[in-house]
Amino acid sequence: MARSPSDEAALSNDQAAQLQALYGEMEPEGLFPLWESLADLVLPQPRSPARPHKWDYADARAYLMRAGDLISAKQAERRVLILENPGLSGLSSITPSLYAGLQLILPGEIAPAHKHTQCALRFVMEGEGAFTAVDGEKAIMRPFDLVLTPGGQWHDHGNPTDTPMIWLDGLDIPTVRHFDASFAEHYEADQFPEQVPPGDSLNRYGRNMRPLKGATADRRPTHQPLFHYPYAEWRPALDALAASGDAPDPHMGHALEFLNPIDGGPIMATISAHVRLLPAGFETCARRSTDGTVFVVVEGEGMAWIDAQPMALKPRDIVVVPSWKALRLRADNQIVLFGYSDKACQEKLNLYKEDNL
Ligand code: GTQ
Repeated sequence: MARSPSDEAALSNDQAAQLQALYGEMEPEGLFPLWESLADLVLPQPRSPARPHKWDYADARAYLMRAGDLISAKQAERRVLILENPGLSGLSSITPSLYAGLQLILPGEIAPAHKHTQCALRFVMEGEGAFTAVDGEKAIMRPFDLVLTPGGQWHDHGNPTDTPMIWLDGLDIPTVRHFDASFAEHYEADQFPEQVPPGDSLNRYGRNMRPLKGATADRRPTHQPLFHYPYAEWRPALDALAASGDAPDPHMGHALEFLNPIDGGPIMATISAHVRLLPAGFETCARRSTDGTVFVVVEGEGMAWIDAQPMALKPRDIVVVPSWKALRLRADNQIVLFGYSDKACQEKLNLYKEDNL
């Protein structure tokens, strides 16, 4: 957008012609006039290039299973279909800061050990008994479990069961790309050697307690000891909140955020995650926030309106709500949602903002 003309600011034809000539000469030197683009650079409010979008799980799953027939998890390193936002073509991003993908591990397969700067979460869509191992500790995964692989930690995946395992990967790939800060390494073997029995960290840190002599017994980073948040624990917690007698929040419903038990902060440096429950018949008021959010429908049917664009919701659908788009939800029967966003990162940068409409 060009400068906004005012009486005094209006350019004469001669001035305009001379400016165009100046721009033409400067351009090869990498110099450009701010006054021609200021209004596009410093926006009065977010204008996300990301679009509201929904992926039907059954449709995506069919493509993923076809990929499973054609390439092994080991050949692919990670056999994943990227959920790319239609407004962010070619960027492998679901929002400008976040990535999402659906990962398939077939019976008997492994995805070899590697580590990278990027932080990842896994939200299990189907299958039971496959694992994600982080620094040699397995989290045995069940439907709708949340498992973290924080940046810098060796991780591998494997499926010793006889059914396919599919989960949603949520990573901060675009954020790390933005900062030009990506490092990645392969481990010398397919699997990082097992260090402790499965569930060790959950046993030590998953009950709102921590080992008194943590430092001597600890293998995990002291700032991030917990990486498994089982459905078997978060789902009853959500029910208990709903049964507490408090009315659901008019904009959120009953909502619980996943926390890092060490500091009560978000689960990872760049990614926050939460779950919400909307009772049958409940309809939220519209709400917008600067953290574009990826939702998975865990249970229930209903409707979402994203800036008035309607989307029918059913179990395992994946929906993205871009920054500053107003979201309204209606639960036909009881709805449970999982959501993740870059709120953790925005709060550190003093950028986060929300608006209850
Ligand atoms: O499982 O480590 O979807 O490194 C994208 C990049 C999954 C993983 C993805 C990854 C992974």
